[in-house]
Amino acid sequence: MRLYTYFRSGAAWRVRIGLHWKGLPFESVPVDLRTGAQRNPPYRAKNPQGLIPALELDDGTLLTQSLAILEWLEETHPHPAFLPACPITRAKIRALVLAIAADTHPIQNLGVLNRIEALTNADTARTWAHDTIARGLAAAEALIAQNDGPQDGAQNGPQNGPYAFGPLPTLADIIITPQLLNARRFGVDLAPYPRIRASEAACADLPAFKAAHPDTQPDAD
Ligand SMILES: N[C@@H](CCC(=O)N[C@@H](CS)C(=O)NCC(=O)O)C(=O)O
Repeated sequence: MRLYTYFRSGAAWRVRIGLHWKGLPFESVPVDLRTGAQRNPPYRAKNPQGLIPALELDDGTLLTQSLAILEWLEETHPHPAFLPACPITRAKIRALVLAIAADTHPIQNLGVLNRIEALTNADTARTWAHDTIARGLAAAEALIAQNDGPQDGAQNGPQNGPYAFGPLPTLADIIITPQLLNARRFGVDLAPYPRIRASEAACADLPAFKAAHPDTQPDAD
């Protein structure tokens, strides 16, 4: 398998975590977003949207959209799972995933920010990104908090963590960690989101997350 990736791409980072989680070997093919390589015809032939990532299977099949790729990974390589068996919990995890991957990340990605900057200025684009990410993380934190168990006296921390949905990592955690790179880049204060910070801290020790981290990628600065 070949993953068309960029080390700092949050969407590619999700798929890298998923591939390492499932223990699947893959070749990383860097596409440099800084030079606009994602819009060049050779890459557009792989992903007509001109976005990272794309996953090319050994038979030449091309998969795009990080969530579609992750769902395909889960369906074809169920173990170790990143979705639990309970349909209600699966629905809640997918809701949190979509709150970030559908309602937050796409409206603060490079193409959108470049367009806002072109129409206004760089400060407005940065403010847009900051506010969009803060709103998305606040919603994600609240969604996680809905699952808190009985209060144990802790004032301001996860009751059931350390992961977003309890003692085991799930697809929700795969989506949270990469989003925090953008949050820090745009100066979002993470203090109000203890459950999200707990997810990131717990995931940082997991081999799949370590192997997928931007700093360990072949195209890292
Ligand atoms: N919904 C898509 C989002 C993909 C996406 O926005 N990728 C970004 C990198 S994180 C990208 O390629 N940006 C390049 C651009 O906007 O020109 C997915 O999850 O795969």
